[in-house]
Amino acid sequence: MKKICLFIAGLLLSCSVFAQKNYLEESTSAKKQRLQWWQDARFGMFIHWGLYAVPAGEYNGKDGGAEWIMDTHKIPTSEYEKYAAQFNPQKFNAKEWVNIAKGAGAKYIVFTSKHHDGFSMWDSKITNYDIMDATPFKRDVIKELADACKAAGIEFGLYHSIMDWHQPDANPKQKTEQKPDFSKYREEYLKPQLAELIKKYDPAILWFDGEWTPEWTEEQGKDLYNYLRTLKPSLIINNRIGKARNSMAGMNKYENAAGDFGTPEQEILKSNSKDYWESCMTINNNWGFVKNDHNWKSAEKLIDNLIDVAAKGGNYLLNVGPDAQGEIPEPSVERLAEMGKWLDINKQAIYGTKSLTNYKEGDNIRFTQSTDGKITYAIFDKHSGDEIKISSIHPKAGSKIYLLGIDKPLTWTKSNGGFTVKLPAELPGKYAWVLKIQPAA
Ligand code: FHN
Repeated sequence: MKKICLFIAGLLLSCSVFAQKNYLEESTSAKKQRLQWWQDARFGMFIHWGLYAVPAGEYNGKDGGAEWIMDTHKIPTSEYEKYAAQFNPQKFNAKEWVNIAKGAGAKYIVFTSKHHDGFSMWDSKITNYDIMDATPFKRDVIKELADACKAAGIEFGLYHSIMDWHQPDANPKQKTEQKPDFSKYREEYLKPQLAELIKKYDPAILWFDGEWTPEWTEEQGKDLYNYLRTLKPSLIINNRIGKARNSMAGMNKYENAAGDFGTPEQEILKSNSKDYWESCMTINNNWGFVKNDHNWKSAEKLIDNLIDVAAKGGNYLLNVGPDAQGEIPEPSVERLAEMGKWLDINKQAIYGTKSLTNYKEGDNIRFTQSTDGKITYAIFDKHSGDEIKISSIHPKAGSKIYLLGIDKPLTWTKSNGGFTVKLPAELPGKYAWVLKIQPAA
């Protein structure tokens, strides 16, 4: 009898192992459900912060680098490690950062747990090259940020670099006596650190980068994707976990690649896409803090980008690079606050909307639509005179047309296949305005 029980137990165990779910075969509807909150969110705040904030884009009197400074100036590892002893950001306040994100209207944050320099911005048990052991600051900033996000009701994500300039086994170019063993780095360092991050901080998103390192392959990306989704099935993971990304254009070069969404960088898709995608951009020219980079995009440009991305059905991940004292640069804070003011008036045209095939008219009008298709939004950033003519939207008789920010419906007439609407003398807010076209009940 005992032997039979043991045999059945062994059979069940082996079945469960072989029955391990393959998350790459997830149905379209299951993926839609998993990504719904993320797609509805439309807008996230990226945060690049690490040891590179100490040199702040300058090494030995020479400019250049930011978060790449170790590579740009070929700083020896032993030299770069010395920045850890200088990293003591006494002004860091996670609640303040999260309030800036929330005030901007961002619905999630993605924070750099480890960039290419290999420095771990949390209390990792896998290495002492981390914020708790190697710096005088000794605070688990990822825990503080995760807790602040939870308290503020915004989602928390982590950026993690596959490429790692500090780990000998991850560095084929490093001249060491033993040949780097990338699989050792992957299985005994990369994956355990990711498991640690999921267990300790419960991120909703994992945003990979550095996948271009020659040792990494699509197959390893698929294995890692399944491993991570097994640890947390609801996790949302970008396409840089594999090798499908088409450079900065960011979308997949082939079908059935690992990862949930495309990642255009410093650019916006030329048109809308049936795939999930998120444009990541800087506010100035750099991801990490650079003390001499004052080339800040205007609030108007940032809002226009958000509108364009939303009209094309994407997400906008806008970056801040805090300094070595733990402060987000004031010009970033000001622009993010302006975005928040604009969204306070016009958010229903951005959050939880869907893209239309004809998502624009001319250069200055973009359209979005409520997911049930009932309400259409026309977002315009220029207008001449006191009326707007739109020819590609055809409101049904009895529809009401509002300008967001003003309660009273506007006067409108059918015209050249579309409609003409009279604008009020005073428009609410700045930069761009939204017509809400609502059919009769
Ligand atoms: O090399 C990184 C860079 O430092 C930065 O993190 C950006 C943000 O997406 N990604 C890589 C460049 O494509």
